Amino acid sequence: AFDREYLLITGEIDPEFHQAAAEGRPYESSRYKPRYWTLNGRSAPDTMLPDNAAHLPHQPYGAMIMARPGEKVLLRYVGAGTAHHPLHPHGNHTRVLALDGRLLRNGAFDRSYERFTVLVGAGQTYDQIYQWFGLGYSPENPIPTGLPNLRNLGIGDAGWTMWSGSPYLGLKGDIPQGVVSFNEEGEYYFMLHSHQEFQITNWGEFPGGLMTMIAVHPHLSPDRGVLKESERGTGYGNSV
Ligand SMILES: [Cu+2]
Repeated sequence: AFDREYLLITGEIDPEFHQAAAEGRPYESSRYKPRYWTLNGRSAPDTMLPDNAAHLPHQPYGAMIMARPGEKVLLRYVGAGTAHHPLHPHGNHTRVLALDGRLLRNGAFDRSYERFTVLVGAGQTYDQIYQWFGLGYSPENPIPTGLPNLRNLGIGDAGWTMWSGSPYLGLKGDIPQGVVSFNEEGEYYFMLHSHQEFQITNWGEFPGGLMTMIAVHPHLSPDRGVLKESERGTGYGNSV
């Protein structure tokens, strides 16, 4: 069983293809060269925005992953484009449970396996469990290292950060002067992205493209990443 599930559908866009189609011009498909890469139809940083964001009427689905420590998160990759994408989350490996919609189980024998990066080919699917436990550090059991002075940290060079200012989950600390932190309650953020680094750009601009974040929150609505019964298909459902 799992606690939450998130569907991540990959795609690629060659703007030249779209422009040629819009103008009724021929297009040389051997010159196909994507400049944008998408998860659920959005390129980063839009991937991290909520579903049905008002200013993205044609890209209604977000790709932000949210969970609490220890929860089993079902990540479902679907390679819906024409290219391969080596995807991985940070923070932990995943356990691959199913390929192309088939459970990795042989009778009573569990054939699931752990991976850091999986290569999602065109038309392939990977169903995996991701869990984040942390290492048990807290102010009562502090990280066994001296924390650098704030002035020596490269935090918030862009004027903002998602960092809480504290190394401990659920706590907030000092942020460098002049930097705005959008951290809500001391949650952690781990990147999930394509390891073909050009795919995490928007036409060459980093960061972008095939990238999103996993947010580990101390508190989270029980509805987040949970399908209603009416939204669920007839697949193997919550039996994995
Ligand atoms: Cu990485």
